[in-house]
Amino acid sequence: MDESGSAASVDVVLPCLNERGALPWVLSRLPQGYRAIVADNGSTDGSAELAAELGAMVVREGTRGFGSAAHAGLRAATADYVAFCDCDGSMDPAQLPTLLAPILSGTADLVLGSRQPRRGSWPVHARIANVWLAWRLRRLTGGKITDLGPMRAARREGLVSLRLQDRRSGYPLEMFLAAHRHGWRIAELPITYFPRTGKSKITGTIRGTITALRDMSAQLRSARHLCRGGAAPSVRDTEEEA
Ligand SMILES: Nc1nc2c(ncn2[C@@H]2O[C@H](COP(=O)(O)OP(=O)(O)O)[C@@H](O)[C@H]2O)c(=O)[nH]1
Ligand SMILES: [Mg+2]
Repeated sequence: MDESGSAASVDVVLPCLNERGALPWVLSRLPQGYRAIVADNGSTDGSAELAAELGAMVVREGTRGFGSAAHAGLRAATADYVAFCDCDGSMDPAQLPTLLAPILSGTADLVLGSRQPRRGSWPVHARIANVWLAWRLRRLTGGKITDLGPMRAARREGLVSLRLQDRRSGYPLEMFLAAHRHGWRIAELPITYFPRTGKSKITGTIRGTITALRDMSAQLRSARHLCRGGAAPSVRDTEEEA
């Protein structure tokens, strides 16, 4: 419920690359008033068609990359509130109202779901990298962040106004850093992290992990530079095809 007492209208952006096995469960878990926007850019397993059959809005984006898909979903959204959620069954969309609550009540501008892992849900190298990243972010921003979780919620207009540029794996980090730069109140709430359905495209592959490290490092360099009062170095190389 929002402040006026009516059910909130929320668009949920679900970046999707070959997630046919996870889609039925993920889409079935969306609470009432939450519309699924499946953002697909290259699935070859019929994910887009299945998502449409299951009643989701499907956005097809030509350029590959997580950020490319996520941003295409954001551009297609029309609701006042937007949430992001992975489409692999590792996160339960039924937990989204918890993340939305501080946004709806006006006590936070960006809420991140901090992943509470179930056994087998998080490869060790990705988990260690995430602990290190959260430490860097605490030092950089002074905030209390413990996990740069991809499940998150904010007002749509605010997200659009951040003018995010990354089109690969740096997108979630760029969003966090831009929100911090704009003085947003950033909050973190626990969400359950389940073992995904199907194969990982990012941190579960060597290529995906290297790309993610490169993209995140570019974002961190840019943020450090801005903290020192300089102009941001270009991170446009992250827009190359993933
Ligand atoms: N459309 C689209 N979705 C992507 C791409 N890369 C990853 N995803 C989706 O983003 C989410 C997170 O990716 P995942 O493979 O689970 O990465 P992991 O959580 O690091 O293992 C999943 O829903 C993927 O289907 C991409 O290039 N395009
Ligand atoms: Mg995943």
